Amino acid sequence: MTGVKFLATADWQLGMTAHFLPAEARDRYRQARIDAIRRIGEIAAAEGAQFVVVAGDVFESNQLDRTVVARALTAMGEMPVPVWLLPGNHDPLDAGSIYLSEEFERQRPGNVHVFTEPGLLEVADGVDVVAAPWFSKAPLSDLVNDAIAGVDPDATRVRIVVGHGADWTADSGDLKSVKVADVEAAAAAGRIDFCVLGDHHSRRQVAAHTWYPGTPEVTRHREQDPGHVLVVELGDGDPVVTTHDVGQWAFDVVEAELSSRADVDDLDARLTALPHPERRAVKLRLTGTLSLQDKARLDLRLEHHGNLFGSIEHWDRHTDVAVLPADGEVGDLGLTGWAKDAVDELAEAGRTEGAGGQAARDALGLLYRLSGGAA
Ligand SMILES: [Mn+2]
Repeated sequence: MTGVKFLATADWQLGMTAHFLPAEARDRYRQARIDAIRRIGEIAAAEGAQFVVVAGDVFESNQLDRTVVARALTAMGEMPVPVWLLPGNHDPLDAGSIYLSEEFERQRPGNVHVFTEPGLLEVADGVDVVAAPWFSKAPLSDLVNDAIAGVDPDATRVRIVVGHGADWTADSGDLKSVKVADVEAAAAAGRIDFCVLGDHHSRRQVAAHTWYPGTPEVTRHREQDPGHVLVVELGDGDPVVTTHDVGQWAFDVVEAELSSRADVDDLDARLTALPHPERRAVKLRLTGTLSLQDKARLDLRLEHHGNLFGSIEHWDRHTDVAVLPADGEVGDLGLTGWAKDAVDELAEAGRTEGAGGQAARDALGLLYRLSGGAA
């Protein structure tokens, strides 16, 4: 068998909008997905890869701003090697497919190809892809094993399966998910050599010959290990898979239990230590109880970080920081007259449970801060 070295990637989700980002960061994030294509091309050149396969969800949807398609195709055209695109569940080959549009064909660079048919297709000398494109968002069977079913063993050729979909689990029972055990059986029988799957956005080796490269640029806070592409070398031995970092953005979940000034300072230090905050979206999951002074300090520090980060926001359903005025804190503000009456009322209401109590404590915290108590 001839050896081959290629790049495996998937789930570019080009045109995806991160709605939780402010407009300024949203544009930069959208551009980052295009820039990732260029970095993938640089890795292909540096590694001497023969081609690139993208295992589905190249585009976020079939209805995209035309600037996304134009910029993506231009970036792909700059790659020094052929790029093979697989239609996935987000960009299926249906009647409205981007891949079948006049606009796509007119702008398609000569090195960019689309898998429009299931089954074997020669992509390099002695190398075939077993393609499993999606034709709708809801196929009724395991397209990957359907495609493999037509492949006979041929010791003289390398066979790379390129498919899309969740891996099958007994409890999902989903007909369209990929039965990885069957893929591995085909590998053991010498019918295929490797399988690249899209759909799962975190990098993951599912079995000896089956990998999800994951998305090259993070798409959700819950992803375990996004931001990579795989360099795959196939020859006479086992597959050799090397991970390369591509992603420029990071989505973090930062958790903290806050009950003292030291806890607030510790959280502040953790946020300060995160590199490239302008390309980072943080969801905060904060719990605990703080005095008026410490809560005001927290709010000030978060306001500062909010100016630096792509976005920083409270993850509402997981955030619950109560404010409990410490002894003398309210009196220390030196308020008199109606202002003091308001503070006393809020302090009273703040002792109650529920949303009303929380609102009163938040108001008290804000009033404390605005009165100069945080200084
Ligand atoms: Mn996807």
